[in-house]
Amino acid sequence: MGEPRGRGLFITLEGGEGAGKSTQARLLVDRLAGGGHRPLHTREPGGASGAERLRTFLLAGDHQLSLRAEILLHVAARFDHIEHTIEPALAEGRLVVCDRYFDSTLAYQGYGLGRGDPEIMAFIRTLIRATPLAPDLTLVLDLPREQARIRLRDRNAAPDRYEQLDDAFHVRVADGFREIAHEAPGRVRLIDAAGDVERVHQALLDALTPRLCAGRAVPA
Ligand code: T5A
Repeated sequence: MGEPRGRGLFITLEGGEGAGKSTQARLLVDRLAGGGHRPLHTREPGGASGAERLRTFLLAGDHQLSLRAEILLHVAARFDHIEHTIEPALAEGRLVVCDRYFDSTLAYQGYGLGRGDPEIMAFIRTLIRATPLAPDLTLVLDLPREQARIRLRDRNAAPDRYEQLDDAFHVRVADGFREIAHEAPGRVRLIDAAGDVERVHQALLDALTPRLCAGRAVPA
């Protein structure tokens, strides 16, 4: 899968709602900025102007899309993001840290909304194979639903369309991410996200450091 590209590194952070991805992505980017990696922090859905427009639509709760249409819109946003943001950064040799990517489509639309329906899973997997860029490393923040719910309650922000879905949905999503990690052990690492912020940050660094370019050490 994928065309030859520059010497950058493409890292994705995944996990259920409130697992701490945005917090950890920011910390990682700050830490790596001092190491000469010129990291770029981006997110999905979104990360480019057209994709951000699709994000607004996808996260609003005011429509009833068919599941396949919803999947295609996430993929459309992803292709825009790749072309306008991710590929250019990688071509410049930058390290890209992306908050969610194609594993979220498999977890949310496949395992979550699609309940693992084989036809939906095959549909998504075909689109993933057609995606021109796969991550070099994916770090899945794994957090029990109970703990995630407490973190989200304490954050006290308005829930988007997916956050409003019931606990059974979120449990399927979290189980889906574990299954994804199990199926792709070379690319995907499951990280225990239940510790405090600094401890999770260290676990991410431990997983990432061997993949960083030789001679470009993570700053202390
Ligand atoms: N989606 C996305 C799909 O359905 N299909 C797709 O293909 C894609 C790409 C995106 C939504 O779109 C869906 C999935 C999502 O529902 P979003 O707003 O980007 O929406 O949602 P999330 O990615 O889930 O972001 P969240 O902000 O909700 O969760 P995070 O980023 O995992 O969590 P974070 O870092 O904001 O932390 C949550 C709270 O916990 C605290 C933080 O301070 C914050 O208050 N916290 C901790 N507290 C204690 N200990 C720690 N270790 C903590 N880490 C963070």
